[in-house]
Amino acid sequence: MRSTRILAAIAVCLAVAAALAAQPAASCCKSPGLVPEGQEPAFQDLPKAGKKCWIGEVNYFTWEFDKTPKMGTSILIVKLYDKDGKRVSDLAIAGRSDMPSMRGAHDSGQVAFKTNKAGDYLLPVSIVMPGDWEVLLTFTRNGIVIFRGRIAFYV
Ligand SMILES: [Cu+2]
Repeated sequence: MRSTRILAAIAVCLAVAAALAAQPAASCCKSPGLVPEGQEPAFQDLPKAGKKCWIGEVNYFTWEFDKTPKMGTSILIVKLYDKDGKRVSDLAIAGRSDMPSMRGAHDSGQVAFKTNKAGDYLLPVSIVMPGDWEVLLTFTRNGIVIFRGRIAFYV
């Protein structure tokens, strides 16, 4: 009986050690990509269209729509820069659009932005209903999430 308990305790320890070992080296404690189990990742509200949004101290980006969002498809454009203001496109960006007031009803799922020749990141956003909308942005470097941001707008 006692030895069974000890074995069970050892098994738990091994499982914890394996889970810790499985963490990628780059995602240390300060990585915003790490989300404690059972918690939703937090998306910070982004500054207005055209304003600088900093990702740590290494990159910043701006976002804008190709036109004021209305029923139909609007293109979300993200321009990424290094800290010196030089255009870069070395991060991967994904977007997910939905209506917060009826979450899940129009969920686009996670969709990767595509880059054009100029290095702009482009994402078509399908607006199928008037009301409150949001796009959740996830920035990754080498598969590791480094930033999450939220754009909210009304149609
Ligand atoms: Cu809706």
